[in-house]
Formats: sequence, structure tokens, C-alpha cells
Amino acid sequence: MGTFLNRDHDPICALATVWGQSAIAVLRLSGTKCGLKIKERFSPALNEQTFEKRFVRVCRFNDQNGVLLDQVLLIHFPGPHSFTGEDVLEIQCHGSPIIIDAILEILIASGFRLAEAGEFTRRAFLNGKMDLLQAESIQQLIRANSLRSVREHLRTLDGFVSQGMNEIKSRLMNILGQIETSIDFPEDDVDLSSKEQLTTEMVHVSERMGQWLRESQLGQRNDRIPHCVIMGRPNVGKSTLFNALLGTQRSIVSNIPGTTRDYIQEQIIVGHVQVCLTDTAGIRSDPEEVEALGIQKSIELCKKADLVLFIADATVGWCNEDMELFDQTDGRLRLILMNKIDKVSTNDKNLPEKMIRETVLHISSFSHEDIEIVKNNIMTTLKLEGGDQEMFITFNQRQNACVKEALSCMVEAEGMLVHGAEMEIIAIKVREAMEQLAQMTGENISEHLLDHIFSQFCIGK
Ligand SMILES: Nc1nc2c(ncn2[C@@H]2O[C@H](COP(=O)(O)OP(=O)(O)O)[C@@H](O)[C@H]2O)c(=O)[nH]1
Ligand SMILES: [Mg+2]
Repeated sequence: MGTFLNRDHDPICALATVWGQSAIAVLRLSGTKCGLKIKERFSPALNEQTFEKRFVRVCRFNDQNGVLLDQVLLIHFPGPHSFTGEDVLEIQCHGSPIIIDAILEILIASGFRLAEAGEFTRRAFLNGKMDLLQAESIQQLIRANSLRSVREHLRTLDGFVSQGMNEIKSRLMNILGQIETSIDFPEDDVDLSSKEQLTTEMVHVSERMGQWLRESQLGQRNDRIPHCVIMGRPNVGKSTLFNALLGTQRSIVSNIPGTTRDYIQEQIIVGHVQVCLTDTAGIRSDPEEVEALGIQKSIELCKKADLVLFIADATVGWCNEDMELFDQTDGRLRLILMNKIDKVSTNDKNLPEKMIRETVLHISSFSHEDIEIVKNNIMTTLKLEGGDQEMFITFNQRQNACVKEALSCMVEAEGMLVHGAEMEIIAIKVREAMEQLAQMTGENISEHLLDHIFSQFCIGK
């Protein structure tokens, strides 16, 4: 939690509604016993006792000379049961800019200061009324441009995303506990089964974070349809698979490498889910110019894809060129398809060690059953958190960066565990992941970053 500055306790005020002529305007005040500072302005008079309670009251608001300025509705929310956690007073006056300005002037003369952008929400966060994810969702809610987006941000405000985060945080805490025990009691030596259990637990956490990132990426896309890109060397059978999944002859299939020079996109239904499927240009080391442009485009498409269907030719086996290309899709969700198994007599399934955690299917694009298997795998791989196709978790840039960093720490830690690295070093990585998630929910965030986040808010929120 950031340090509390004096300014985080000052009595503040702001117009919460839009400045201009309107039926009613709402002025919001926050600070310890802030209502007492202006108690003389109201008639009937308000006293210390009234401000201890929650109330709604119609009264007159007078200027410093006792002259009536407006009839107002006064609502008092005593802290800590208020939005900011402090005593909050809301003055609903008539929506005249003259009245609004006059009341604000009186408030400032009575010791209030005009609130900065997002300062009410900042206080709510600092007083533990909500975490940073929830606080940020308020601004996103106000800026939402569709009803669906409104519902998604309301869900975040309700704590749905925070709950998931906290679950992961406590799992990470457990993992760290196990690692630290093995550091403290090295004589017990981590036995194989507990190491396996630790790996499983770490993989689970990473998968969950990966799922969030994918869902957020999907939620930010206009069409909100998962993009699935077929990639692989020329002639491995990309276009054949594309046509088979589509059920038509959309893409040209030939045994001349480089036949598909651009990319082709179609939508298919997999299970009950619509998926945008892309057939890309074959990727070769010395292509001609037109094809080279197509290849560049293919790599770009893969980098943005929700799922990469990576095809290799089973009759050739996994070769160096496959590996080079495959490396370009790191960080993406992928399915590896060893194609043309109808032509392979020996069943050599050896793949490099790097691919232990990848899903590999041995298929023939000519077989209906195999195409169904591919479809099923697409469906299960793209499964979304909660299985909800309508609502997505949508991280902002800051949140996204935190989860991404936490995930990469965990992937590194897993690799280290598999390769038998020192437990101390693995613990450092897990701790780093935890810090990233803590920063995401605002547990250990700097004053500077808080200033930046809330400066993007509306005044009066
Ligand atoms: N035997 C066999 N041949 C296939 C299979 N899939 C594709 N092919 C053949 O491989 C060649 C290249 O296919 P194509 O789809 O154009 O490959 P692309 O360059 O990766 O798009 C064509 O002659 C296809 O008929 C398969 O599963 N089994
Ligand atoms: Mg092709």
C-alpha cells in the first residue's frame, strides 16, 4: 500500500455531475467530520450529533451573510460506511452553474480543497474499500461503449476478477511455502513425488494466468471471435487442413511449395463457438518477393492469434526449419499437428524436449475422424474462464503487463524446477510473480504510479 500523504486526508469537494444547466447538480464532500465545517450554512441548523448519523434531509443553504442561496437535499454517509471510507456529504442543489460555483466558493472558504481527478476513488482504495482492479474498473465502466462492456466492468467492480487473482495469489503462497520448506530442511531432500506435485501446481497457476491473458485479448477485439491461424513450412498440408475444417475447397491445394502466397480467412463453427480460421502462406527460407510478403504477414498473424495450429510433415519428421518457425510462435497457445500419418509406415513420434508440454496430434488431413479430433482439440484449448462466451475479463495495459510478467516468471521457475536448479533461485522467481500480482491489485504500488492511474479519472469520481 502506498504511503498516506497529508493530502490523502484533506477535506475535499467536487462537482460530481456535469457542469452546466441541469435539473439537479451533485456536489460531493469527503473528509473526517467534513460536514461540521459548513454546519452554519444550513437551516434548520445541523449539529455534531446529526453528523454522527446517516441521513437525507431537505434544507436551505445560506451564504456567509445568512442569505438564502438554494434549497438543497443533503445526504450524509458517516465513515467508514461510505464510498471513500471517510465521512461523505452529498449536496444536491439546483443545476445552475451560478449556484454550483457559489456553493463551491463557500466550501473552499470553509477549508475544503477542490478534489483532483479520481481522488474520491483513490481514497476508497487507500482506505481498503476496494482493490486497485476494482478502482480502475470504475473509470472503465464510465467509459464503456456498449452494454456488454458495462456488464463486464461491473463484474470486475463486484470483485469477480479480484477473487480469481486472490485465489492464484494464495496458490503461489503455497508453492513458495513448499519451496521454502525444502530449503530449510535440505536433509529431507525433495522427493520425486512432491517435486511432481509442485510442478503440477506451478503449471496450473501458469495455465490460469495464460487463460486470463487470452480472454482479455479476445475481449478487446471488435469481433470477439477467437482467431486460429494455421502455420507451417510449405507443402506440409496447411491448405488441405483449412479446406477440411471448412468443409469446402476454399484454399488452393497443390504439391508445388508456395502455392498459397497470401492468407485466406474464413469463419467456422467449432462446437458451438465461432472461430476465425486463417490459412497462411507457406514459410520457406528463400522465397520469391511476393511470397515473402505473404510470409511476413503470416508471422504477424501468428503473433496475434489466439491459437496457432502448427503443422509439420510426419513423413519428413520434425526438422530444424520446423523448429525455427515454431520458435516464432512462442508465447502463443498452440496445437502441433504431425500431418500425413497415412503415409508413414514407421511410427516415429520423437519430438524435441522443448515440446514436452505441447499438445501433439498425429493426423491425416484426409481422414474425417482426424478432422473431428482436431476440432475437438481446438474447442477444448480455446475454452474460456467460466466458459462464458458473452462476458470477458478485459485487463487494461497496466494489468495486462503485470499478469504477463508474472506468467513469464512462473514459466521460468517451472523450467528451473524441471532442470533441477537451486530451490533458492526458484523461490526468487515465484516471489517475483507474486509481487507482480500484488502490484496488479495495488498491494505494493508506488505513490507515483497511483498518481498516474487516478489522474486519468474524472474529477468528482
Ligand atoms: N498423404 C497425405 N497427403 C497430404 C495430406 N495433407 C496434405 N497432403 C498433400 O500435401 C500436398 C501439399 O498440401 P497443401 O495443403 O497445399 O500444403 P500447404 O503448402 O502447407 O498449404 C498436397 O499434394 C496435398 O494433397 C495428408 O494428410 N496425407
Ligand atoms: Mg497452402
